[in-house]
Amino acid sequence: MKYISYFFIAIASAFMVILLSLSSCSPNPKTTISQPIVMKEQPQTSAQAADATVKIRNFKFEPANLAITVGKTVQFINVDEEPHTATATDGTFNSKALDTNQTWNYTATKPGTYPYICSVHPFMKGTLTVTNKKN
Ligand SMILES: [Cu+2]
Repeated sequence: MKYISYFFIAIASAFMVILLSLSSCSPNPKTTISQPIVMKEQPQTSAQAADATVKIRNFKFEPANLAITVGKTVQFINVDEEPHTATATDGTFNSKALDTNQTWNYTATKPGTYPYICSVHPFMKGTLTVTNKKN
């Protein structure tokens, strides 16, 4: 019995030596260098095409007054270096802060007149008018 257990210890240690030599003597750069995962920042654009665009430029909404019909989508795009929002004063919509060249789409759901501001710069004012669909 003693002989058999020595035999297994010998095999096990030989196996360990082989493993150690394999891992230490054959560095493989292809397996040790992992590819960095590139997280591309996705702008807040929706796949849906916008029906109208409001440009935010020089601390102004252009056009400041826009009328669309229910179901249509307006895209806000901030081309300033400063962050801006399009925030309806009654809370109907809020783009949150848009960085430079970031866009935000709003699809009108209810007819009405919606004054909005930039919550960062409340002196920036615009009005979105939503009318019923034309038949
Ligand atoms: Cu602003």
